[in-house]
Amino acid sequence: RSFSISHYRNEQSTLEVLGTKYKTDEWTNATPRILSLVGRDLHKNPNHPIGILRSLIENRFNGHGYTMYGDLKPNVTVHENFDVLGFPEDHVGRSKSDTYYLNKKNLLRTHTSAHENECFLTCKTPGYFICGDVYRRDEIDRTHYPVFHQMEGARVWKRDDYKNEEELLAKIQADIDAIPKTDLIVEDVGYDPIENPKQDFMTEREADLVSQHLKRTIEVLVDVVFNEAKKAAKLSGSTEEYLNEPLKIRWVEAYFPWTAPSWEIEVWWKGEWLECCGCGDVRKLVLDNSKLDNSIAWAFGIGLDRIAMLLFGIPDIRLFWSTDKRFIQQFKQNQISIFKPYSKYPGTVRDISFWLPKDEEGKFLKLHENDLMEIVRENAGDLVESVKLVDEFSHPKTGKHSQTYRVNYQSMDRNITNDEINSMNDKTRDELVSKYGIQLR
Ligand code: FA5
Ligand code: MG
Repeated sequence: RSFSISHYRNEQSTLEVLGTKYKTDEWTNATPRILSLVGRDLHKNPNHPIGILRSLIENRFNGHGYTMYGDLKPNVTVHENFDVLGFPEDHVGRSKSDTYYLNKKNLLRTHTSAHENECFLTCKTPGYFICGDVYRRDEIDRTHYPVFHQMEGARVWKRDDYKNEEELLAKIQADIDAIPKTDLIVEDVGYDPIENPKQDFMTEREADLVSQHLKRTIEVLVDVVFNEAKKAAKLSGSTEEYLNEPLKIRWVEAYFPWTAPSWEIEVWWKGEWLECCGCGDVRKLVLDNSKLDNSIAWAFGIGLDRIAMLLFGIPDIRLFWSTDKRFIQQFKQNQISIFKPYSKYPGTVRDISFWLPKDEEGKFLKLHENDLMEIVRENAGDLVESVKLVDEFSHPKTGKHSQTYRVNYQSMDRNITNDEINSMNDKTRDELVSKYGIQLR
């Protein structure tokens, strides 16, 4: 992996996020544009696709023993987002190239799992759901945006609530039997005892039953959501073949520091496996940290934006952030409807080519792609559709290393002018020079 060779900001000052002040330091890399998206709360808008999807899921599980949390703030501590979940010190998720830090100890949550500890501690029902906006430094294209939304789910059984192990197992089995059967075609490899083992503190039967309850619950969620997607597509007049086929899913083994065993669910959709959701049996460390030391539990985290894109037929993830009436007014509470494109505005392309600088030892430094993405995003905002590395080579004589990035500019809402794009692109070029010492070609 490449690394960041400069800091976004190194002067001392303060940031304010949702009423909390933070002293900036050498870890601070949350940009003004990103901070301006905090509080938009798309998931709390009942007439927005993200809010509609959230309600669809919550309505399905309301009355089944889950507390619904939707107001937890995205500015959290490093402890909540990583430490308490057992992330190793050197986990890549912790790096400044992947995560938006407010300062060394505080960040914008990278997942709703940042609240598991808190919700396990405060929740009065057997389970809970958490919906929230999450933030990640990432590439720029039609399916990636630095802010997206997740829904966390969890469910606990306290051993102390039962006379003995038999009674506990009977209760989990009864809870599984109470989950309605779906028509999904399910492919499940189980779990590899070496690569993806159950934890010692859980018996074989406990791990099997908790995992079954977890998987059946997520299958119900997926069944509801994707059948709605099919209905909406049919209503809009589509007669594509996949609409008449039964829905197919598969469980693949995964790794998360705070669950074991762990899986991801993938859904077969229009000829592709779509990764939707990570999950697993909660690790003892997290339960112990949450005063649940004699309990067993599962947890999952599902990404909402990509699912909302296919549910509503939305071609570009940037549209969720549009304030254009022609977008917003298409969506109504509790209704899944296919997006009607109102216009397609022409785009324009700029290539940015440069030589990378050398460090003190004469080695060529790499510019982390996410750092470049950030500069483009700060200058162009939602006028940038995608950024791609299109060429890379080393000069045969000098050994100098060159990269070319192609920036596609296009607005969802209006025509753009060459002048405005040139001025944004020039600023990006200048900042690449001043912040990273690259040499433009
Ligand atoms: C997580 O974030 C874990 N917190 C999930 C979890 C929760 C595991 C509880 C175990 C227990 P992951 O990074 O894979 O895992 O993201 C979860 C889902 O979010 C993905 O399956 C995907 O649907 C969605 N997602 C991830 N990155 C992006 C992105 N850049 N843009 C849109 N959706 C994304
Ligand atoms: Mg993943």
